[in-house]
Amino acid sequence: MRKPLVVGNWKMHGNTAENAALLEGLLNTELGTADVAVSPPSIYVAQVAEKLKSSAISWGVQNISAVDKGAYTGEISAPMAKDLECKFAIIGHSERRTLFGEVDKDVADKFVAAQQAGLTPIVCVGENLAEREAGETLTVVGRQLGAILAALSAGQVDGFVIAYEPVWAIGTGRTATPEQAQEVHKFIRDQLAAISAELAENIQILYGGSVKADNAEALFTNPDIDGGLVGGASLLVDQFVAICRAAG
Ligand code: G2H
Repeated sequence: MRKPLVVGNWKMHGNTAENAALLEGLLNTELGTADVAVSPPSIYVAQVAEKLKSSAISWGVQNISAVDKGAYTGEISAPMAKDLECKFAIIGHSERRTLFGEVDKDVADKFVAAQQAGLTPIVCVGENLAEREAGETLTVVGRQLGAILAALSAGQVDGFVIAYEPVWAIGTGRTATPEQAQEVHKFIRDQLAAISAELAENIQILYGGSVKADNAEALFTNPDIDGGLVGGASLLVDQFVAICRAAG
């Protein structure tokens, strides 16, 4: 049985004082039984690791380079994230795709780099508003997913997470309805099942896009929604705690 997972994506928010207060709030509250992780900006990973090292909350990065080292000013590598005991790396977030020009091949290369370093990639897929309105949601998600599935090692049955994040629902306050989300999650799981039933059974598929305390439960009760990738609401202790509890 898949364990629910809630990951807070802090995006480019926070500072040492705010991070400390947020983490204190999480550490001093009962979060429920779901697995919980946070992804701060990379410059704060060491601070977060120090704070969370004796807790059940894990941490990760929001992006990695596809290469391990070299003259790549401003980049951080998967082995560096692993060195700071990150568990996860978010890969292919729509903001990376739309604002920083990442294409499916970049995402697949980063997926491989993360796995080779021993990180669990959280691979984001999702359509934009024009694609949804044109009825292309499953085509777009299938294409993005296909690039990742082509990069799987033979016989792989776990070791990554998928996040379905409809771009039109990200940071907009517009959430996909539970039915819209479940339809795409089911499609993703069917794609996994075409490779192996064990893969489909094991892989957690998270929903992301304006998840809040008041919509989390309706999303997470769907059979193919295994938790959430949470942006804005992960910066607020009360909201994030309620979302974690709704998942587990
Ligand atoms: C989607 C999500 C977190 P938000 O990007 O990845 O952000 O919850 O703010 O829509």
